[in-house]
Amino acid sequence: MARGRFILLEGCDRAGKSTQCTMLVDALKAKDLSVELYKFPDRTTTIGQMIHAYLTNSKELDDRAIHLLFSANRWEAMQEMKRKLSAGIHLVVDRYAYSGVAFSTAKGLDLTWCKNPDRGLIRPDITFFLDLPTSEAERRGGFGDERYEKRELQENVREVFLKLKDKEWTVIDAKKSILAMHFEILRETELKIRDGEKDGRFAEED
Ligand code: NYM
Ligand code: MG
Repeated sequence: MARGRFILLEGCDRAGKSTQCTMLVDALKAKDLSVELYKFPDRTTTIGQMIHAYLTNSKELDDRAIHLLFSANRWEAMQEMKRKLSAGIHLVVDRYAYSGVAFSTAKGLDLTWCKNPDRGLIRPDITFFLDLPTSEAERRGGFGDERYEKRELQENVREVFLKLKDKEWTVIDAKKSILAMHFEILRETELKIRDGEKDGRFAEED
């Protein structure tokens, strides 16, 4: 059996990642594929609850400590994600290590220091970056409720994302309509799933 594909959606706040993740999962299910949704931070775990307390401003934490908690929140999901991929289940993932590096670097931490704790995590097979100018994100509403949802920081985050972007990323213009974005993401994902059926390899970072 071919292993499942790891499909990642990244981007700044309000770019439409969660909407697109749900639509992608539903579309793949409608094609009879086995697929599950993961979201980081996963606020349901003990570590995730600490992250939630920090994001909602009910707890203060050192910048490096919260960075490590975000990373640990991914590590605690790794065995289960690996098992699911090996069982042929596709995973649609809402944020991952790129968000970890982009937000912490935007706050002023060193880029290499930020990347290190995530080394060795399962590597996504396809990364979509939903790109939205900050001024547009601000207009969408809901901006400003949580820590990090501030214009200046979001601008820095977007810059770091654009610096992290490599040729394997697919950039999606998040100013487009929800449906136009959906069809673009679905088409690329289906192509990736088709190649996965040919090779079945387990891509892992060093
Ligand atoms: N965030 C998310 C980080 O700062 N580091 C990380 O590793 C991850 C996964 O958490 N503003 C930030 C980005 C968001 C915030 O995410 C909460 P969401 O997707 O809004 O629940
Ligand atoms: Mg958010």
